[in-house]
Amino acid sequence: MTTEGFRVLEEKSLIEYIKATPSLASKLGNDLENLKVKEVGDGNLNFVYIVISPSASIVIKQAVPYVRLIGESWPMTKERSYFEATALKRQYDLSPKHVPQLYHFDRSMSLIGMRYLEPPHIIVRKGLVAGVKYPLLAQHMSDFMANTLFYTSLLYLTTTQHKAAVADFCANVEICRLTEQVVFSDPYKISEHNRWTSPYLDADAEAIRNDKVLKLEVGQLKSKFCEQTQALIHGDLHTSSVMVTQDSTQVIDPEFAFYGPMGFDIGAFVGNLFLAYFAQDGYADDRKTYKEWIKCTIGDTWNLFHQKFTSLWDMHKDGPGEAYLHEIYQDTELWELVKQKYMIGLLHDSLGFAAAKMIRRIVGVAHVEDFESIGDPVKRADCERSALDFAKMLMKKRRNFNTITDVLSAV
Ligand code: ADP
Ligand code: SR1
Ligand code: MG
Ligand code: MG
Repeated sequence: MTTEGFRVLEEKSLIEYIKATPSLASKLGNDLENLKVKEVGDGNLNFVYIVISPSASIVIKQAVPYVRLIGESWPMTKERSYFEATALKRQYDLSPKHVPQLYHFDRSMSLIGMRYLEPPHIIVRKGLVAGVKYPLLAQHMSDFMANTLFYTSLLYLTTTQHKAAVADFCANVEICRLTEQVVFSDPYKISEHNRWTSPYLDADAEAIRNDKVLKLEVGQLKSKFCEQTQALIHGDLHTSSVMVTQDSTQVIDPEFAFYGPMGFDIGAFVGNLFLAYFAQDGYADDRKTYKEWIKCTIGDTWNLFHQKFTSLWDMHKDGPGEAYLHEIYQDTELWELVKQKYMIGLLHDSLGFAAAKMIRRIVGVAHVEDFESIGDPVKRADCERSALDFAKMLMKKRRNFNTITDVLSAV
């Protein structure tokens, strides 16, 4: 893909762009005289605008050819926008209640138009920092993950369909390399981008760089991330990729999507809930019952996912999926064993990836508001150390856990 036709838009030029683009203009009720535009991007990579006309609102997201968090010194393909648009559409088709609708995609401009998730939708990480409970979060996220992961896996697709889908996404290579670097490599070596709450965590960061067992484990997880084409994964399913109200849960920002291990998505979400859990002790008010709610949400997310995913599998057991052919596995006992083995493997992967995602947010380049909002560095470091110690244990001992309840008891 060339850079031909690409220009970075800002508030004024975006309005001109919308006026010249019928698919966006119509979403704004063709009411284009008094458009209000506000840049709200608080993510690490892109620019996001809310565009408000007197009768409707939309969101425009544009990728620029670098990592926004760092600046132009860290180039990054803007083709990520193509994979985001493609994945957003696929995930909307598979889980329409939990994904905003794609309105428009312009590949040469790396520009997406989509549904505006109107207030009171907020990023769930912000809700977790504020101590707000979302009673439907586990229910909705398990729905999203069960549907998007099952229907794009070989449990549902033929090998021909699956290979074609893998091929469609395998060019999202640069963004995968970013994850390989910042999640699986940099935290385990000296890197110019790494940072942590210094000097309090200096020894903890060094201990990670010297931990041979941890390095063996993270190497296995990295291999799995690079080699396994299990399903179309979101690829960046942390708690800032989820917007919520009390009764709505919406998954945004799938620019990291590719065919990878399912556990990377489940682990990203669960790992970030664990980060929220360990951050609670750094906040001024008493968060005892809130911490219990986060633990319950982690347990419910896995258990509901397990239930929904295996139900989909049962429902389609004599469908097109070619991984486990019905004529070979129709014996009831054998069928139960197949599912049990698959799901326990998935739990172990999810725990390993959860741990990797926790560690990278404490000693790697990109940090999270859960801890960053704790002003006192001593308190922050204490919370971060508890999270790090738990994550290290989880990565090393993940295969010893047979249920999520066992994991939660180990917190
Ligand atoms: P990045 O890829 O840079 O992380 P995101 O897609 O996560 O960008 O978007 C950054 C921010 O923009 C989100 O945290 C959210 O506040 C806002 N945002 C993104 N998409 C929408 C949407 N569809 N509706 C409302 N706000 C959105
Ligand atoms: C430079 S790392 C930026 C991070 O932000 C994205 O949301 C991904 O998590 C990525 O690892
Ligand atoms: Mg984001
Ligand atoms: Mg993003």
